[in-house]
Parts: sequence; C-alpha cells; structure tokens
Amino acid sequence: MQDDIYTRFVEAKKTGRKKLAVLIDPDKVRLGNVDALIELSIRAEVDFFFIGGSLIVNNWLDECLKSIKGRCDIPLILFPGDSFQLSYRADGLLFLSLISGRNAELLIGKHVITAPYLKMSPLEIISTGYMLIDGGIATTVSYISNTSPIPHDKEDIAACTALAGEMLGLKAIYMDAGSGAREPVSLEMIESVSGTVSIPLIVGGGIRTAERARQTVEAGADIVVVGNAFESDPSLVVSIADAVHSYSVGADAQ
Ligand code: 1GP
Repeated sequence: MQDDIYTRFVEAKKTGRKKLAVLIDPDKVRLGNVDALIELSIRAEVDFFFIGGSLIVNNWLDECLKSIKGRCDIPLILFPGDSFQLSYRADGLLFLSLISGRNAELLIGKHVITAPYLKMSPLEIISTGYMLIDGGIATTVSYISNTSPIPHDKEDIAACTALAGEMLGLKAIYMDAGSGAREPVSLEMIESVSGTVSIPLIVGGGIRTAERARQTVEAGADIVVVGNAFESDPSLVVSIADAVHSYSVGADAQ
C-alpha cells in the first residue's frame, strides 16, 4: 500500500506507540548467521527490518530480501550505504540525505542519479535527513562518507540541523551514532531534537541493552534501530522489543 510504512512512522510519533527496527546486514544473511534473529524478531513482533550497511562486501541483497520476505510480513526497508544498494524486493527505502555532512554527493548528488530508477520502482520512498553523531569511535559510515559527525555534546547543532531538514521537506530524521558506536546518541541530544522537530525521529547506533532502548524512546525517539548487539546475541531482541513496545503501552494508558 502506498505510504503504508510512513503511516506507521507517523503513528509512532502521534500515539507514542514506539517501534523497533532490526538492522540486518545482507552479508550475514547469506552466511546463515541471522536465521535465529529473524525467527526471534517475528515472535517479538518487531516493527521493521532495515536492510543495509555502509559497506556491503558481497552482492547478496536480493537473496537476503527474498529469504526474509518468505518468512514474514514485517516491512523490509532499505537503509542503503550507497546508491547501488537497491532492490525492488524491498517494501520501502530510506532516501537518505546526509545533512550532518558537507559532502555534496551524499546531500544531493547520488539522489539525482537514483531518482529516475526509484520513480519506476514499487518502493515506498521515505526522504530522511540522516545525521551522523560522534559515538566515540571512528565508524565505517564516517570514513566512507568522508564527513565529520556532529560532536556528541552539541545538542544545538543537532537540533538546528534536524530543523533545517524538516523545513526542507524531509519526512523523517535519523540520528545515528554509527554501527558499533561506543557511545549511543546522548539522551540530551535526543530530547533536544525531538523537542524541535515534529517529524518522526529514528535513533540508532551503539544501543545494546533494553534499558538503553527504553531510555531512548523516553527521550523522544519514535523508532529505535539495533543491529550489532543482535549479531552477538539474537535473544536480546525479545527484551529490547519488549522495552520499546511496553513503553508504548504506558503512553497509551496515560
Ligand atoms: C547503524 O543505527 C544503526 O546504522 C545500528 O547501530 O549496529 O550499533 O546497533 P548498531
């Protein structure tokens, strides 16, 4: 259905029923490493699968999508590290503009190349302001994108950047400390950004515990993204999904 995924994003924002996205690296699906995670995610009623990474070494994206799609109807959303990471087998795509950086290619250049292809595709396109935040460690995305992240404690820069993204018409903001970040995005920064913009807020990078996921939604994230932590312990998805969804129940009851 057209705009089905974005409707869910907006619903998370409006109702306070927060959502969990599990980030899957297509390379790992091929290796069979994520079978348990996919099964547990289905049982835990995870809301979205984000598929992608800053650097995909193998060309198994299609196969990955096909494999997950055959097992469940959880929306598959491409989270592309580059414009070649596209597939019609997904349900939607985060059309990312790296608004925290000043690399013109990642702000608009790649988008010009990709737009005609996307116009013909059945994918739901969600324009997203992507903000890389310093997570205390050099990340693949920072290196590959050749951009500096927003300093960890500069809430004002983050808020103004997100606001500019909203004013430019972007439909969501994704604050990312980068996969495997030592420090996730600070709760103060999440509060500041969520208090500044009215579009859905996605937060990820370095979230490893149910407690941190809960704090992240409490601070104002509408969608929490977790990848790395599930790779080492897939069973964590149950407690993290519960932390995110039970907060939502609390919001409902208020
Ligand atoms: C990275 O936000 C995602 O882009 C998830 O990060 O792998 O550290 O959970 P982790």
